[in-house]
Amino acid sequence: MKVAVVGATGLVGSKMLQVLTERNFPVTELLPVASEKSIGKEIEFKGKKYAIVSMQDAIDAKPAVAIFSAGGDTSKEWAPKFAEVGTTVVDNSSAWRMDPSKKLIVPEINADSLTETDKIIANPNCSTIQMVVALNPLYKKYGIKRIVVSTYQSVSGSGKKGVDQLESERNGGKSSNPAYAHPIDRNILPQIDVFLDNGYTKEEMKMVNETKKIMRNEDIAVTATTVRVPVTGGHSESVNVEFDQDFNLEEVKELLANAPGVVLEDDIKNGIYPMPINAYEKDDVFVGRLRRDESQANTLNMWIVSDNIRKGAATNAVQIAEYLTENGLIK
Ligand code: 2RA
Repeated sequence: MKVAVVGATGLVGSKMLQVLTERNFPVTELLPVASEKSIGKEIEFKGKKYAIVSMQDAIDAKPAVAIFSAGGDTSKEWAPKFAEVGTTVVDNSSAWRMDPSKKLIVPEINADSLTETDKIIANPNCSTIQMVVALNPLYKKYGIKRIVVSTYQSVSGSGKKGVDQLESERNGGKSSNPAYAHPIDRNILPQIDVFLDNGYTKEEMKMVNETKKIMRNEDIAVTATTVRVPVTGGHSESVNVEFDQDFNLEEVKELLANAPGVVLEDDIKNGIYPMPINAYEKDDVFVGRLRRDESQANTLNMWIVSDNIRKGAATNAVQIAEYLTENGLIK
């Protein structure tokens, strides 16, 4: 299968190539696309060297699927051009996520809604993905009235810029191309992306709006505070979830332990709980610190950790492509 990876040299794009290899996705020809200045440079994929090609050359090759991680503007301009030649696009930017005509997919939750007419498919925001993967089995059992989430997000969410800034500061220097307006080393920033008129950031409203769309329920109340922390291995989230009905804590643990894509790490007597350092380079969503919210009926506290570059971006996108292939929606 001809596969294009658009943004192939970025942090997420290069992870997509790694995940395609690890999961043995049936790539017969790779079309790596990056910025104009990278055209002609070579990358290695599955032991073979591939030259970076232009966007138009990739379109002309009519790949079965094009996996994008190249920013919203690039996706808005080029994804429709791929779709016009019959390519199915899986896009990791926010460009199409809230477009009512496009599907926002987490395979464990709603891949079954996909059809061969879906030619541009949106990959949700990393912080949304890990939260809904953990909440979905509980949502199906108990229904959800309200979610309050606070995040502790890795600098890798800002791409190489974020990682470089932290590294420079830790080495006593200053990044030449900082990702943040403030120092991130020995600090935390209660701002991810720009502020909106309602006082929330774009990142926070992504979590609010994407969660409702993925879970196909606009009545779920969601509020979020998203925070950048000097960590590189993954995003962590403190989630307080009010169900429609009471729950049994042991049953909750069993539901999570048996949920697709979820690993339960909940043994406080032995100091076992999810941490980014342990989630790094894994594809699972790790859940722990489960306890009843004693201040409110039908409400549970959870701690959710996942590698934001993998399940939060690259792996989820590849899993969507796998679903499409396995169900004959792309050939
Ligand atoms: C971040 N979720 O962490 C956003 C985009 N990757 O910066």
